[in-house]
Amino acid sequence: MTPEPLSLIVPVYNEADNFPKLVREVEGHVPRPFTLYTVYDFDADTTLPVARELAASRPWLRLVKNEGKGVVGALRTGFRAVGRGPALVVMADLSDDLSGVPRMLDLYRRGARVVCPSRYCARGRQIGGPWLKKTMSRLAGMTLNLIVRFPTRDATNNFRLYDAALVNELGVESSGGFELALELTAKAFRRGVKIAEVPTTWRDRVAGESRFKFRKWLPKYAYWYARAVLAGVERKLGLSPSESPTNPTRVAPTRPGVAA
Ligand SMILES: Nc1nc2c(ncn2[C@@H]2O[C@H](COP(=O)(O)OP(=O)(O)OP(=O)(O)O)[C@@H](O)[C@H]2O)c(=O)[nH]1
Ligand SMILES: [Mg+2]
Repeated sequence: MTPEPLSLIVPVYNEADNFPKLVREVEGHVPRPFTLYTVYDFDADTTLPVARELAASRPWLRLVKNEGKGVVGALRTGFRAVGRGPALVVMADLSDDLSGVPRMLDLYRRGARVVCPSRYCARGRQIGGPWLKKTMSRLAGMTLNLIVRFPTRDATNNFRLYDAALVNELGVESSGGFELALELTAKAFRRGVKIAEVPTTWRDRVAGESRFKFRKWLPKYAYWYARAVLAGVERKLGLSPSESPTNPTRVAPTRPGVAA
């Protein structure tokens, strides 16, 4: 059976300066075949003319308009467009290291439904970024891993590979922004599907502007942090479902740590 092809979901908001380099990085690191869905919010977005020009000679590059609002709406639109198969969420700000994609895909093909690049495990790195944000993010991931053996030490990184069918089935409740990665991973953890972690290096953006709303989104992160703890407790007590209908073969239980 031919494996389902990879899809990339890239939310963009005025990323004209970064987008051409992102396309080069994708071409350099991501094994073919793949489709890249660029999800934008409004017609005057600066990314659009640049992306259209690049798409003229690249049939795998598609532009999709956000059906909802903000970055959560963009990612949900992307998952709907993909439907099923492996879906890699990548930022257009060049923070994510795409050299790890072949390994992530390999872990997916071997049964992982969520593959989490981690800045906070052995050989993971985070370069730059605001001190408070990165400290909170590291603390959240490390404590979740310690308290409930959450399967990644980097609970909040949005650069992740998902089984798109699983995501569409789990549904998206996030309403703020990037708490979505924590939500989806917490729900997948509760389900008992296989989740893998791989080290990654994250670099702060050098062009364009961050739209991360730290204060506004903090309560939303706290909510999903609590749900992740609850999922761990439910698992411990044997109260959570142990397999996914999208992946009927039983998979090894989730174990924290770097995947081999
Ligand atoms: N479609 C869409 N994309 C967005 C929106 N906000 C941000 N993005 C994109 O999401 C990706 C990450 O956005 P950033 O603002 O850099 O957020 P972040 O990487 O979590 O935060 P920083 O660490 O501060 O960079 C980039 O590709 C942005 O262009 C939005 O409202 N709509
Ligand atoms: Mg960013």
